[in-house]
Amino acid sequence: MYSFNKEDYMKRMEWYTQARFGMFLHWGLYSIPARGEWMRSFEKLTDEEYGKYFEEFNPVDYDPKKWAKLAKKAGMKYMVLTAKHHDGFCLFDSGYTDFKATNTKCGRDLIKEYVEAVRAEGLKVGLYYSLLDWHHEDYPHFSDGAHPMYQNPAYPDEGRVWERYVEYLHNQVRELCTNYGKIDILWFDYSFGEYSGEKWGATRLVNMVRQLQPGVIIDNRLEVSGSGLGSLASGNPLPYHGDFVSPEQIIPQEGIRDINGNPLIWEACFTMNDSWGYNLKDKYFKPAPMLIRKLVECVSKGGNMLLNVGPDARGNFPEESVSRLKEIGKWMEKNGESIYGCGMSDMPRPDFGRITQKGNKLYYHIFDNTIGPVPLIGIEKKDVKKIRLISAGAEVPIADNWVSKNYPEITFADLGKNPILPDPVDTV
Ligand code: FUL
Repeated sequence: MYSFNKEDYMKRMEWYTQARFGMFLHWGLYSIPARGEWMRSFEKLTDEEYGKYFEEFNPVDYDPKKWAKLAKKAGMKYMVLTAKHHDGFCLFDSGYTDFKATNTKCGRDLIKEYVEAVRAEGLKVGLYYSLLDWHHEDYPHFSDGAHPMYQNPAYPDEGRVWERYVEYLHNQVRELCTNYGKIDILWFDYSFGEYSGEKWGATRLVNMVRQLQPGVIIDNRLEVSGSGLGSLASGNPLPYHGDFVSPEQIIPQEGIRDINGNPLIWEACFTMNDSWGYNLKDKYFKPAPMLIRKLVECVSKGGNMLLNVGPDARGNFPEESVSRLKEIGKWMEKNGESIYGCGMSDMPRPDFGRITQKGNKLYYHIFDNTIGPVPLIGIEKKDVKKIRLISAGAEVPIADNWVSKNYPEITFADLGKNPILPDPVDTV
């Protein structure tokens, strides 16, 4: 029986809080219509209409080694792939459904290949598993619009037995925890309204998972959605409270703390464009410097960032994603020191950027060049051993009118003109 123990928890979370940066992957049948992973629900497709993508699915270019290499090159330390998303289609060879990749033209256990490839690159292995299931015959068909609670009258609910669905869910999670070796992260998604916690049999589920995968890290969505904190924040953790908070598409204003003010472990997940699943219409991709700023922002507030890629139906990453991953990777190669193992700083947050901290080292990320010198507020000149530009190892001069804690005005640290990328400077 799992019971929460702070020491075990901190040990389990150590690699994760060091890692700071991971890749999210949303991939499945919905990559064929290419209108995002919610398309079946948004467009109210019947089983038959959606089934045609099942008949067609054949990702001939799928090469998870390539994916893992790209993630590693970008400086990411872990990956999380949708073993099953809300549409119910399984990328793994489940014994409890026919709606799976091994029954399509491709005939491969895509999760098995993924797990092996990710491990081979030395990255941590994460699996996403949807609690929602628009395909299962015992799952209520809430398939109208964005609200999973809405019951489409076209699908009468008679004969559906909720408990049978919960058994199915537990059985599949057991398969994921048994058939693929060591799993590092299980990313459940998501709870809403009364569909939360014990509705999913969460205590029993987490007990099973912890028994089969003692070191696994679990998100908090067995209890909440991407906008909730759950019992983590109440300081009264339930067995299924999850190991980290999972804000979606937002970075919390001040990091995340429990009611006693203690910082909680969290991970913000982000899309590069606006969709998780491949979406041909969604053409605006955030520029790489913006994504880097988001990562810095997360770390400066004590969080991780999980950045999404939605591969296409052949199994390739969109070009826009590849170029961004490469650009981020270049930045991480030089500046990764200011991300890995770093966290929230004790210093006041400056207007011009963000500060990350590791021990007594501060990393100043200059987002917006100031007019004149960059003020390093809150530090006395005598306490600073040196200032260096990480990317070049270059000395940054310390100005005479250095600010002190009592007189927070201006200082002169010449960081060059208009650095477009956050350009961290470390002080020891
Ligand atoms: C949400 C899901 O509904 C989205 O499709 C996506 O998986 C995101 C990460 O979580 O709750």
